[in-house]
Amino acid sequence: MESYKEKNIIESTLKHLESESVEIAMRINTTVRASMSKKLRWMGFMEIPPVIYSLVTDPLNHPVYDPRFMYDGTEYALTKSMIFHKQILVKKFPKIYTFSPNVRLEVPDKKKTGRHLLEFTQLDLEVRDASREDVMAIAESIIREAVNDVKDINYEDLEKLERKISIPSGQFRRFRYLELKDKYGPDFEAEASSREKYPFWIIDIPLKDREFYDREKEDEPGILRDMDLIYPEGFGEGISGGEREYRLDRILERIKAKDQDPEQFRIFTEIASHGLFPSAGFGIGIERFIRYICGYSRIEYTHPFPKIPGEISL
Ligand code: ASN
Repeated sequence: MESYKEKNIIESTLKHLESESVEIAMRINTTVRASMSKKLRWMGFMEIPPVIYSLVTDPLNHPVYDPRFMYDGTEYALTKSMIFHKQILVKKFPKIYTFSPNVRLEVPDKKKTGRHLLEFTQLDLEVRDASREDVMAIAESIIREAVNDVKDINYEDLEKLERKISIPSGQFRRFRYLELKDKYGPDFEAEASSREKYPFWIIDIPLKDREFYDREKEDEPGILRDMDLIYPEGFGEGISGGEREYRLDRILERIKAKDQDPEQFRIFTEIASHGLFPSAGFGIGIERFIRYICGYSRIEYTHPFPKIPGEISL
C-alpha cells in the first residue's frame, strides 16, 4: 500500500478513536451485550461460540462479493450468517444464541445508506419447535430490556446525545409486506421507517424477496412465515428472521426455485437428510441497534474499527 494512504488510515483511525460518539457507543455496546445475554440466559438459552469460517454459509438474497480461501486443499467461506449452523445446533440444544461476527462485502455504493458495515456482529438465535410469533416476542423483550438497561446505566450518555427513546410496553405493530408495498410503493420500508415512532415488524415476506431457508406458509403459497424488524425515525432494518424449512425435499425445491446451485449447500442438505427439527429464530445487528439507541446518522460511530463500504480500513 502506498505510504500516503497508510498515513491517512493511521490518522483517521486515531481521530475516530478520539471521538466522543465512539466512546459513548462503546459504553452502550457494553450495556446492550450484557443485557441481552442476561435476559436470554434467564429465558433458558445457551450461549454458543461463533463460527468465523465454514464449508457453507448464508447465500443472502442480495449480491455481495463472496470471500473464500483455501486451507490444506479445502475451500472455506467467511460467515455471512450462521443460519445453517443454528439449524444444526437446535438438534442438540433447544434454545441457542451467539454473538456472531459476519463479513458481507457489500458494493461500495452502500456507504451512502449510513447503516452498512462490511464486518459486523449479529446476535443470532434459534429455538427448536418455536413459531415466528414466539421468537418475535423474544425479540421484543430483549430490545425492551436492553433499552431500559441503557436508560438506567447510560443516562448521562443519553443526556449528552439529547436522545430520548421509548419502546412500547406491549406487542410492536405488525404490517404485512405486500400491504406496506401497496401503500408506499417500492421504497416502502424506508418510507414506513421514517413515518413510525416505534420499532415495528414487517411480516409475510414473499419467497422471491428472501433466502430459501425460511418456511413457506401452508395456507398462502409464495409467502413466508418470516419477519423483519424495522426501527423508526428512518433508522431502517434491524432484525431478520422467521420459521425455517426443515424438510429435506422442500429445502431442495426451494434451492431450485431460487436458481441456486445445490452443490453449494450439499454439506447442509446431507445433514438435513439425517433430520432437522422445526425451528424459528432471528439475528439482531448489534451495531444497528446501538446506532438507533444513540440516534447516530452514521453506523461507523458504533465501531472503533469500522469497515465502511468502499473505504480502506484498519
Ligand atoms: N440471522 C438471520 C436469521 O436468523 C439471517 C441473516 O442474517 N441473513 O434469519
